[in-house]
Amino acid sequence: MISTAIIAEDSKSLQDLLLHHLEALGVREILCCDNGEDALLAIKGNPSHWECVITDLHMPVMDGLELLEALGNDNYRGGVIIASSLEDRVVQMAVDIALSHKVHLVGSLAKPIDAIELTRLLQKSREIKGFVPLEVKYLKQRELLDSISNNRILPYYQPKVDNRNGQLIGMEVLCRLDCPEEHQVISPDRFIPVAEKFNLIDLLTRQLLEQSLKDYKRLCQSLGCEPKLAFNISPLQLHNPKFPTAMGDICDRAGIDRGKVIFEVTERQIMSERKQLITLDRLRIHGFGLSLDDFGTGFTNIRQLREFPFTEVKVDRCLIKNISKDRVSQVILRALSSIAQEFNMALVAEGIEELSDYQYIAENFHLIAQGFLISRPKSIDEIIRWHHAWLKTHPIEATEESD
Ligand code: G
Ligand code: G
Ligand code: MN
Repeated sequence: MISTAIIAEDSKSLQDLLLHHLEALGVREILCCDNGEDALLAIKGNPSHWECVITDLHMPVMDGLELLEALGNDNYRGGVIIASSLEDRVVQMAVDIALSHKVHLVGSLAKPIDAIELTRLLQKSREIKGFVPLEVKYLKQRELLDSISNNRILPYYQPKVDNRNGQLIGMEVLCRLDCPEEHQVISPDRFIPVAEKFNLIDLLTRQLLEQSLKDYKRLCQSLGCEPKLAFNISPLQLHNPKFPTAMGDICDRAGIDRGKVIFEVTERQIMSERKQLITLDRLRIHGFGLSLDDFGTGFTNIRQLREFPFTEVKVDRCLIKNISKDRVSQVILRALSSIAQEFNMALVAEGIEELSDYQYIAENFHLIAQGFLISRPKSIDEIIRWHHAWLKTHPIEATEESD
């Protein structure tokens, strides 16, 4: 749970009720303000301290939407929850403000306040901020170097499918380490930060790319199609001007068309240095696809999408989870969907776990779907088996191909 929150609400009784709920949920420090201006002043005094703001819409002096806009202008990084049952028009306005100012609008809380819904929104606020798991057993620099030099880097594949016909469009290639001493493969949370810290991240990406391109022809033959492969890179790697050429050389040596390779860059970390933006452009010039990953958690406002050379945008799982019920997430996805169309970018919904969310998305959007519901990341042999089973349950693809 979050530990600090501000309540902006002019009704004393509602303030007390929210205060009571937050205390019961274990929020340690709660500040109550009677209007938006007082809340804004408190936040300006210590912006990184306050994790979440719950605001009424109608308040004297400064109302909830004005507060939302002011927080965006101040680059406030916490979550904002509007405590009011919103008409569609107001949801739309709030989302427009949120997307253009890049403030993290988490959702709206209808009155009377429902404790379960409040808990869900606070949880969502925390996920948007990207919490760090407390106990990560990081690899030592030596162990990571050993794994890299002994070729123990394993590509795991997670499918990205067309949500209208189930066709396999691409796969995200996720790095794993094979470690015989441990009983399962090691996940990236335990070694990517180590690789970034000790300057081993380029080496790691290079090996992962080489490894999976080596398997690519066999993969395509077994799958009967040529999915694009997407690799995650850290924004740090964009500081290296030789990165695009190095990646291009690997593709050329493997005889793989660069158009089949996408680089996913997270928006969780700020990407503003000229050098980074130039490298992004050069990756495009070299023929690679570029995907803006984890959209909705970071620093990109919707205008910047136009300025960056991305060919794809991936909506973060915190906006996808529960989208079948969450009106704010629905309106955000609708806005992104029209922008993606306008800029000719592919749109990916990632982290789909629930059937209800998958169905809601299928009924309302045509996009690329990715998530545990479709398949977890798997080794090459497992993903080939998964695809055989998938084709049996999604025969439309076969019908379309035979047309
Ligand atoms: O696969 P998993 O959910 O455990 O991945 C956790 C995180 O590690 C994700 O944010 C993913 O983007 C990141 N990750 C996985 N593989 C790579 C990689 O090869 N390079 C970088 N920079 N990040 C990766
Ligand atoms: O940060 P990035 O979007 O690259 O993270 C990718 C990681 O997200 C993958 O490594 C995968 O393990 C994880 N992931 C993929 N699908 C789901 C999902 O449906 N639910 C959750 N919780 N994680 C997922
Ligand atoms: Mn990714």
